[in-house]
Amino acid sequence: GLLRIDHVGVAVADLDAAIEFYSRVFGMTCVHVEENQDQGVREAMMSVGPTPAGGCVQLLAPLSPTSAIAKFLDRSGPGVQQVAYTVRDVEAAAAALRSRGMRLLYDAPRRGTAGSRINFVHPKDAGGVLVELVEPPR
Ligand code: MC0
Repeated sequence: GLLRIDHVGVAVADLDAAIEFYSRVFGMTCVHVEENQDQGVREAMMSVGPTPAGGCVQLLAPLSPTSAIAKFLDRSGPGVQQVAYTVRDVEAAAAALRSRGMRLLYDAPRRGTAGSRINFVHPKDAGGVLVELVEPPR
């Protein structure tokens, strides 16, 4: 099952400008920056509150004009692109959701932030929300 909200993903055009904005206006702390070629993103994890227990906002900037984030920005502009949940076992969580009629985007998990294993529920099956499942690295 789902353990907690892992992060809320926000599509942005300019990652450095967004990090500065979230730090200055909302007082969040940038705890991780990474480029993920497979996902076509440069991303930053912004920690909410004094400890990681407050969860994170994940800022997502496109690496190429054909990436998922570039397509999202073209269609919808900047804003919330995904809600991600922490799971203990991404394969088991995906199987449970498939058995409830959800389409998962990948047959097998792919690599997410900081070596996590991830999969996604299609937004058309989840009320218009792209749902990400995140199994943290052990
Ligand atoms: C598309 N749609 C969305 C959506 N993206 N609805 C809500 N939230 C989104 N993010 C809607 C479209 O408006 C369209 O609606 C319908 O879904 C199908 O659109 P499509 O043209 O068939 O599909 P695409 O090409 O827009 O692709 C959507 C899809 C794609 C979710 C399949 O973005 C994808 O593969 N996403 C998973 C990977 C990803 O998002 N990577 C970036 C984050 P209408 O009504 O017009 O039919 S990387 C990440 O998250 C990693 C680093 C991590 O956290 O560890």
